[in-house]
Formats: sequence, C-alpha cells, structure tokens
Amino acid sequence: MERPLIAVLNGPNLNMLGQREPEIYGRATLDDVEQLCLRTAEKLGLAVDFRQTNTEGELISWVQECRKRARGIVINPAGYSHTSIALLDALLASDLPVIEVHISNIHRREPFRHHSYVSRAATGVICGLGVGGYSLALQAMTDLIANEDNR
Ligand code: CA2
Repeated sequence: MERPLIAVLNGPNLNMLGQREPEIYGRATLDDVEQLCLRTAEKLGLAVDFRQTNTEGELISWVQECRKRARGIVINPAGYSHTSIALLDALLASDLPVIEVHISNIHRREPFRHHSYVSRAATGVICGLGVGGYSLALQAMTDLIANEDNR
C-alpha cells in the first residue's frame, strides 16, 4: 500500500536555522530537520514532502496543493503564525489535519509571539521542544490518520 503523504512546511527565515541565535533555536540546520523528518517518516511508514519558503503566497499555494495530494500538514509558519489570516484561511480550507510546530516556546518569548492565527486551524500545537517537535508531530499525525481510517 502507498505511504500516506505528509507535507512538512516551513515559513520565513527557517532556512537560517543553525546559523544564528542557537540559544533560541539550537544548532540543527534545516537540512538536519529534513533528515530527522525523513528518518521518522521511514519508521512510521509515512512519506514526507519537506519544504521551506520565505514568501507568504508560496506557503499558501503549497497549503492549497495539499488538499488533493496529502493526508496531513505539519507546519512551522514561523513569523506568519502571528500575522497571517490568509494562511489560516488556506489551512482551514484544506480540510486536512494540521499540526503546528514551533521550535521555541513562543509563550516564554515576546508578547507578540504569544498569539498564533494558525493555531485556530490546528488539531494540535507543539512548541518549545526544539527540532524534536517535528518528529513528535509526525508521530501524532500517524495516530490522527489511523483514527480517520478506522472510522
Ligand atoms: O520557534 C519557532 O519555531 C518560530 O516559529 C520561529 C520563528 C519565529 O518568528 C516564531 O515566533 C517562532 C522564526 C524563524 C526564524 O528562524 C531563525 C533561525 C535562526 C536564525 C534566525 C532566524
């Protein structure tokens, strides 16, 4: 049987992971995060499409594409979490399970990071557990999909 496809989408500036602010985001690069997701997906029997963009429109277009091709979305919307109703609308329209991931604990940081528009479309939110949060999100997604299939 074909492996369920999970889109792992990353927003602006996450391409700089591991290059600056290691005290907040750790030392792993985005390539390391992709490898972590691929390894985790292999163990869980999932397929992963891992992407990063610095533009809001591209992120929204990718979410729209997911409707036809993916079983779930794991997303770190980065700065767009706190600003983008358009991204929220796209995620709501996708009709897919969404897990929002933040590497840092946004609630321990500046007040403007405490609210995420995206969380309204998310089945679950993982934050503050470093890049391991991506792996946890894929594990949780496996359970969500299994529950859907057993309905
Ligand atoms: O903690 C997270 O994962 C965030 O989504 C990261 C975003 C931030 O705007 C959110 O509030 C929380 C920032 C991504 C930028 O990442 C960088 C990594 C290294 C150096 C500079 C930026």
